[in-house]
Amino acid sequence: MGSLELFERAKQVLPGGVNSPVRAFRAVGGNPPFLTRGEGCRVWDADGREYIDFVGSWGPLILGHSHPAVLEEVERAMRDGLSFGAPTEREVKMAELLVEVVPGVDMVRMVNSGTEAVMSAVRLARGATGREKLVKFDGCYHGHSDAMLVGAGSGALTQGVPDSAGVTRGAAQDTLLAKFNDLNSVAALFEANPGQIAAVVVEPVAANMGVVPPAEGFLPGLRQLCDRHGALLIFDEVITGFRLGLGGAQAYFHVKADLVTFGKIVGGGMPVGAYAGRRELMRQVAPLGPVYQAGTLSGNPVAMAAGLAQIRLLQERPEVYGEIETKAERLAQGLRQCAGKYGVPLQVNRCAGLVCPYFTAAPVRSFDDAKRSDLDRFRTYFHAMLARGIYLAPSQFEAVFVNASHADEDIEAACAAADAAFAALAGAESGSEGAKCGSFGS
Ligand code: KE4
Repeated sequence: MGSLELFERAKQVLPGGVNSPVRAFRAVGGNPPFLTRGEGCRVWDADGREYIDFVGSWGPLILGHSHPAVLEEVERAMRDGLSFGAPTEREVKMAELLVEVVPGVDMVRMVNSGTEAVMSAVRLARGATGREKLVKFDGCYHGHSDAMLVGAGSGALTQGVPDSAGVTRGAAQDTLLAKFNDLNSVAALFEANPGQIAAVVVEPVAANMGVVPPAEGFLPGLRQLCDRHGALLIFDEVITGFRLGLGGAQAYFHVKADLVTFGKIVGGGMPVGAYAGRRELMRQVAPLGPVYQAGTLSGNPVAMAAGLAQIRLLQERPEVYGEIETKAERLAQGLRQCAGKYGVPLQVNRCAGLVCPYFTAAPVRSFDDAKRSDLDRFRTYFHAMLARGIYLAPSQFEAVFVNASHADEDIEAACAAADAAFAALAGAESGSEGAKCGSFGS
């Protein structure tokens, strides 16, 4: 059965035909391919089409699909049993590995998603400080717990307002909205809410508004403000954890967080999240302390096996991060060359292996900047790339994930597809002669 038929069936029994909204292609139009298989950096859909995958399940698959060493560990674990709801050695090994690799953490709690990790870390921060308010940044995404589904309200102090039906004013009222890369907006909230802010939660690289790296001094400034006002700094590293490097954003930017959340890569493609911090904080978590948090499948041995295998592979070859960064920069340069060749206004942001093209002439350093991107041009670009076998996130406000599984020729293929996509965008003759944008060795 092909993707179209599957989508019609899916829409009868799944809201929007999907289990996560962005997959439904509503931001770009058209119908999503139903994927059937992945290997390395390639995926195949139900109509037999092959794509070079730059989504990688939204970040988890930094080593590509179906890595043999990961599959081998998963198979070994599953033969011992899928789940016990009891302590197992693999979750101890995972916690020991995270404590070994992640700067500044003594203890970890495994959960089942990034949403759960952030929700739990926020509850811990509130429990540990006895304070109720939380600062997040407009345009940053931290999963779908009520306190996080909060948009910038009107009014100078940006009291949060529900960003989703079903989120009550009560759930939203303690979430305050600041602007990413704007320390003054954070300082103002601390001034207006003295002694009430439990934590500031931030994506160290904002990767849910496209990709917006932290401005120089921004993260150290958050650290200083939290220290000055007795609040905790939570790095939501669901995307950046093990993506920027083994030590994640704390090591990459040399800024210590009080609590760190993980998802995606730590599960190797299986449903895993985690939150971690120094002992004095983590000891507040049940059953040791008064902050309750639980989960039937938390630390699931099969999921732990996948995460352990992937992280160990990254540890064995840390040079993979440099390789990814080089490929990501080549892709970014290729996109810039294509845009220049056809006169299409484009900004391409990059941090490590995270890349994002924005269809705007002005630099993108904030959510307000990102929102100026021409979404119609993004849609045309997206479908032109998909038609040429390049599988990208179906939204302007997501990242392009360059992974270890992308070879140079995969990056070149993406640049060649971009050449045609930008030609289509500019309405120029497609496939003009001459060197392809970003091609290697030319
Ligand atoms: P999950 O609950 O989806 O595992 O993680 C939530 C989350 C938390 N923090 C950050 C920084 C995240 O990016 C995410 C989830 N990321 C999105 C993609 N940007 C997941 C894709 C989706 O929602 O389907």
